[in-house]
Amino acid sequence: MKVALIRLLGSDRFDFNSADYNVGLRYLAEIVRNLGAVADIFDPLCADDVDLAAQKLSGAYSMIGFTVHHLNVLETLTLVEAVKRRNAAVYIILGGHHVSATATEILQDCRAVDAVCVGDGEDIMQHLTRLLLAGKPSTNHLPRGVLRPERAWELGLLPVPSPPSSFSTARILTSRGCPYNCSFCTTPAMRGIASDPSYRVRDPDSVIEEIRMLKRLGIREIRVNDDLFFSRSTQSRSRVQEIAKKILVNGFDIQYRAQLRVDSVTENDVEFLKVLRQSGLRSVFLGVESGNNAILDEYNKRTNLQYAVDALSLYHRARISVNAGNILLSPDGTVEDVLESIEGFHKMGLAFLFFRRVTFCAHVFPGTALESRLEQEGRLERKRRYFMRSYTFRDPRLEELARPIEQMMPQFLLKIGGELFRLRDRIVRAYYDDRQTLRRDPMPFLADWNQKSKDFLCCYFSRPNNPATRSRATELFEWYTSYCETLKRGFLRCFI
Ligand code: B12
Ligand code: SF4
Repeated sequence: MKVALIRLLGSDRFDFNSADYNVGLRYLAEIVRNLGAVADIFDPLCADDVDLAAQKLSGAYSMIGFTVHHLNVLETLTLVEAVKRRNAAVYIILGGHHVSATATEILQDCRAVDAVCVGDGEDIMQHLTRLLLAGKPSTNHLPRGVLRPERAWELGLLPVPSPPSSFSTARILTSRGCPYNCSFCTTPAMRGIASDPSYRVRDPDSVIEEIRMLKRLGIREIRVNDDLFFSRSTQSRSRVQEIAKKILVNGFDIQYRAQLRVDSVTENDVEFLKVLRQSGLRSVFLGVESGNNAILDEYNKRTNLQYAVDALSLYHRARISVNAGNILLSPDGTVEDVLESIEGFHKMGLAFLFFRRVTFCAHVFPGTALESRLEQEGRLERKRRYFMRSYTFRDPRLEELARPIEQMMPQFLLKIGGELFRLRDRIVRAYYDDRQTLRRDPMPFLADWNQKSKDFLCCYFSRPNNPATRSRATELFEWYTSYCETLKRGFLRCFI
C-alpha cells in the first residue's frame, strides 16, 4: 500500500520560495510511515505534462494527498481530474488552509476529489492509512466528503519529520496557530472553520530534542515556521527564552530565523533579545504590513507604525536582521494612504521590500474576515471562492495603478530582484556577524536602495490621474532595474 503526498508547482514557480520544502506534508508522511506503509513525497512536483504525471501517479498509489494553496489550486484540480480519468480507484484527498475554507465548493465542482481534510491532517491521515492497511483491495470503504480531525494532536507527541536530505536548512514548528485576528489572515479563520485551538505550543524540551536530531543530520540553519514564534505575553516569551537558554546550555551551534509581530518585543526586551541572538536568532520576519495606521486598523492588526519603527531599532541594536511583510494596496486604502505607507516603510529603511513580492495588492483568501466583509459589500469578483478573486478598490484610482506594476514584477524578480534580495540577506548577515567578510560598510548602499525604492513608488503613485500609467510603470521599471544592476555591483564590492 503506497501513499503519495504532493505539493504541485503552480503559478508560484517564479517565486523564489517555491523551491523550499513543505513541513505539513512531512508530518503526514511520518504518520503514514509509522503505521508501516510507504509514503512518497513529491515536493514540489512540476507537472507541465499533466498526462505523463497522471499516468505515473495513477498506477503506483492507492491514495494521493495534495497540499493546496491559492497558487496551485487550479493545477492541482487539473491533475486530480487526469489521475482519476486513468484510474478511478485511486483515493484523492486535499488539505491545507485554502481548501479547508472551500471544501464544500471543491467537492461539488470536482467529483474527482474524494475528500477534503479540514484543519490538521495527522488524525485523518492516520485513520485513512489504517483503513487502507486493513487489507481491503479497493478504496471504496474510505470515508468521502469533508473530513475533520476528531482530536487536535498534542504537538509534542507528533513524530518529528526530518528535512529532505538535499537541504542544509531545516524548517521546524514550535507552535501552531496564532491568538490574533488579522482580517486578511487564514490562521485565525481556521479556528472557526476547523475548530482549531487558537494557539498550541510545544514544550521547549521537545523542541530541543528536534534540534538535537537536526544537528546530528548536519543542519546548522533552522527556519521556524510558526505563524507567530512568540507574542508580547510573558508566558509566550518565557517559553521562547527557555528554548533559547537550552540551545545555549546544549552548545548547539545553530542559526535560526522566525516570524514575529512588531509588538512581540518592546524597549524592555533588550536583554531577552540578547539571549535570542546568542542562541542563534539571526533574522526575523515581521508582520508590518502597512506604514499607515488607518490601513493597519482596517486589517485589525492591533499595531501601529511607531511599534514597527521601534521594533526595527531594537532588532538593529540586537544585530538581528529584519524582513517585513507588506501589503501596499488594500481594498479600503486611498492613494494618499499608499503614499503614507511608502513613507512609513522608508522611515523603517525598508522601502525596497515592496519589490520582493510578486503582488502589491492584498489577497483575499477564502475563509478570512476580509473575504466575508467584501462579500457582504458586493465588492468581490463573482468566481468560485477557491480561485483568487479580485475586488473593487474603494479608491478607483488604485485599480488602474495596481495592474501594470503587478504584471511587471515577476520579470523584475527574475531578472535581478531575486538575486539582489539574496545578496542583501547575505550582506546584512555578514554585517551583523563579525564583518570579517566585508571590506566596506554596506549600510550606505542599503540607505540608497531604500531612497530609490521610495522615489520609484512615490513617483508612480503620486500621479494617479495620469493616463500613461503603463508606460510610466515600464519607464520606472527600466530605470529601477538598471539602478539595481549598479547596486548589485556595489554589494559585491562590499565582500572581500
Ligand atoms: C512558514 C510559512 C511560509 C514560509 C515557509 C514556507 C515553507 N516552505 O514551509 C515562507 C515565508 C517561505 C512562506 C511563503 C509564502 N506564503 Co506562507 N506560510 C507559512 C505558514 C506561517 C506556516 C506553514 C506551515 O509550515 N504550517 C504548518 C503545517 C503543519 O501546516 P499545513 O501546511 O497547513 O499542514 C497541515 C494541515 O493544513 C493539513 N494539510 C495540509 N496539506 C494537506 C494535505 C493532505 C492530503 C491532508 C490530509 C492534510 C493536509 O495537515 C497538515 C498537518 O497538520 C503558513 C500559515 C500556516 N499556519 O500554515 C503560511 C501560508 C501557507 N502562506 C501563505 C502565503 C500567502 C504565502 C506566500 C504566497 C506569501 C507571499 N505573498 O509571498 C508565499 C508563497 C510561498 C510558496 N511559493 O509556497 C498563506 C496561504 C494562503 C492560502 N489560502 O493559500 C498562509 C496560509 C498564510 C496565511 N495565514 O494566510 N510561507
Ligand atoms: S499576527 Fe500574523 S499569524 Fe497572527 S493573525 Fe495576524 S497575520 Fe495571522
